[in-house]
Amino acid sequence: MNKRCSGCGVLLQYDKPELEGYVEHNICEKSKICRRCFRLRFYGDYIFVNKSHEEYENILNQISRTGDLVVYMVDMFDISDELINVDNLLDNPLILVLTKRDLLPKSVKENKIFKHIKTYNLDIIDMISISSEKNYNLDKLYKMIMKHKKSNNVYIVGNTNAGKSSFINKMIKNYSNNKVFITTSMLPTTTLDLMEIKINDKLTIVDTPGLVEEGNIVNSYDYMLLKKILPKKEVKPRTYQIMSNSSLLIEDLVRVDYIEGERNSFTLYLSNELEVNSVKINPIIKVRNFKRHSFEVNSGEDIVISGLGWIKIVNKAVVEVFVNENVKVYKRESII
Ligand SMILES: Nc1nc2c(ncn2[C@@H]2O[C@H](COP(=O)(O)OP(=O)(O)OP(=O)(O)O)[C@@H](O)[C@H]2O)c(=O)[nH]1
Ligand SMILES: [Mg+2]
Repeated sequence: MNKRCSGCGVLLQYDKPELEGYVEHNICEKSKICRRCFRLRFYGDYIFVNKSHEEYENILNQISRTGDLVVYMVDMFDISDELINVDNLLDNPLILVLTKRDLLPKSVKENKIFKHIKTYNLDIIDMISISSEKNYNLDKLYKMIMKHKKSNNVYIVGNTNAGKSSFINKMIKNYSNNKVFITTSMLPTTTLDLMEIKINDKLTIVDTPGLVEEGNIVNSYDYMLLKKILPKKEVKPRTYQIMSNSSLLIEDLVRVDYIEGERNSFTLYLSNELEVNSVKINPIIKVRNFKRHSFEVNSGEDIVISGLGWIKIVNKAVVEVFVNENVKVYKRESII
């Protein structure tokens, strides 16, 4: 069978149920999507697929050789400190798109976030924020793409879950007569291979599988917990006025100990579904597979827990963060 799944791009096959692209033999002639996409769409039933960093880099190399316009999508709620990597791997003209604007409060000043992005000194020709969910700035981005494209082909790249396929579905809906939609999901590695989607006579968008970033919390927990960890609605910042010698507990996932400093203000940007408690420091309280990270935080810095969110700290502080040993934690200049 030489047919690809219109949901995730993988080559369809009916021999090996345990492998990607499987579709039952009796329906393989008429089926357009693989069993995994079918289950994901209709039952919310997720099958984990592992994509290596190497496969991702191979795809970027392939794109780099085309010289075509690349739209680099970055989840506004999960801005990685490794933004620079894509820029290094691609020679193409790049538009940087911050996705999921609706997840951050309306009051957030985008300019400050743009300024933060600029500190990475990426070689980009334009930058914009969008929300596919709320149709925010989609027409503006479409125009930007049409202005900068080098040929009919435009590639969409970015980490897994950045919202690439969701954006393309909106392009199909808004600008195309083609009504075949791509599979999207809140879980990692949904799109499995390159997919060319002809939007109209002037534009073909190529969807790509996203990079599963090392250290991101999505790699460390199961489906049920990820549903809670990954925000779906506007995140309501939670501020705690705390003294040293207190802890903030984010469920049993993270313990933040405020070790040293004056009375301080910690604002948490996390999924609203995660419970937070402020308690006195108690080393007995354990979090799942914890590892300790110590930080000397300066005034106006964030501590980022990769994929989970971040904590904005107002005054100078010595802080210890306990979190799953595979999750990356780092500090940065505050983005809000
Ligand atoms: N709130 C909100 N959620 C969004 C938006 N765009 C995408 N999402 C959600 O983000 C999750 C990931 O979206 P996808 O479009 O599948 O992401 P992707 O970049 O294609 O992911 P991979 O195929 O794994 O690389 C899904 O749950 C989407 O519903 C948005 O504008 N706002
Ligand atoms: Mg996708």
